[in-house]
Amino acid sequence: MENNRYDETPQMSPGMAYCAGCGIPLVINPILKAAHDTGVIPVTNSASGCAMVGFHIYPHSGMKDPVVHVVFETSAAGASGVRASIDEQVSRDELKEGLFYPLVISGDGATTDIGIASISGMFARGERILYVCYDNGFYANTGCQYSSATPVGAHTTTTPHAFLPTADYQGKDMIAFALAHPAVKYIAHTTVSRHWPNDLREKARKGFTCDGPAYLHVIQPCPRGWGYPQNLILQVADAGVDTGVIPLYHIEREGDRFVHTFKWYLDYLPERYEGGVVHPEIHPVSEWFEMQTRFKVSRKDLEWIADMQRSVDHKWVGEGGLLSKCQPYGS
Ligand SMILES: Cc1ncc(C[n+]2csc(CCOP(=O)(O)OP(=O)(O)O)c2C)c(N)n1
Ligand code: SF4
Repeated sequence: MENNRYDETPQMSPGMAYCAGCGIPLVINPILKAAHDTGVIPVTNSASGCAMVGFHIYPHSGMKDPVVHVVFETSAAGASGVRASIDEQVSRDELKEGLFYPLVISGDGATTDIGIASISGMFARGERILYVCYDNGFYANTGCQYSSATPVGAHTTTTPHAFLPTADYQGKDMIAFALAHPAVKYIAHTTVSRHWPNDLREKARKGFTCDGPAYLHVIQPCPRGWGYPQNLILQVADAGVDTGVIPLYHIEREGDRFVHTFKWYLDYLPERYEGGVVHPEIHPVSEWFEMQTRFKVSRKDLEWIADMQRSVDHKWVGEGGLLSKCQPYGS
């Protein structure tokens, strides 16, 4: 990156309606800043959820840029409408080319469950839209109910003991879903940790400039649902990265319209997996479970923790794991 010196003026007003220690402002602000870094004004489409309710309770808005509050299942369709409107006005010379850029900021409920069909349409049509899913692992705004992104073992208000399915449950893999749409140009996975502080902003910059659909999946800490002390938000995000539960990586589509390939890049290699092997004593997954009361029931079961550890390690160093998919780290 040529310019690592960012303008740090927030794009959101202070005093918005988030719980103390919520990760949402840490997700949204760098994304809005990234839009301005690239010279566009983001038009944010957001489904009902904590993000929207926090920054925009009609008739007030804490966002300096335009916002569209879309119906729950239509964040992507709403952004498609904004894209069509921008393109039409540009074609009539009524709007400057490249002035506005459609952005979606919606939760995991709106993304992995109720809005998934309209995301598929947006991806398939190859529209220039950046879709950001902030994933706190449940429907936070209505009281933290289970969603398709709820991690196994977590307490939610609809799985009050702990979410421990007996069937071979695997949730939904939104990265694989995005990859199933060949028109998607850029896909990234990240969080708000301090390991690579500009990671989210740089990924968003890429998303605003990749000339096609881009998808960012951002794991967002939520003290209310995860059960961590509000001042430990960054420590929780760091633990997610250290233990390998939250990998930082991105995927770029290279080639042309007819012949292309998806290339994977790792953005941070946790010490646990240095050298391409597991160092069992370094940051075991139990560190992640211990920091959050949502796992307080499941983490009592040591066999369950061992299974979770096997699963996380396999995602990194197992056959077809992240380290084999990604270009050599640091290359
Ligand atoms: C069609 C529809 N069903 C239900 C609701 C009620 N509702 C509002 S916000 C919300 C939760 C959204 O969850 P998510 O998308 O994960 O975002 P988060 O609340 O976690 O930020 C629900 C169920 C709604 N607004 N519209
Ligand atoms: S419930 Fe969670 S996601 Fe919603 S505002 Fe509170 S901390 Fe943030």
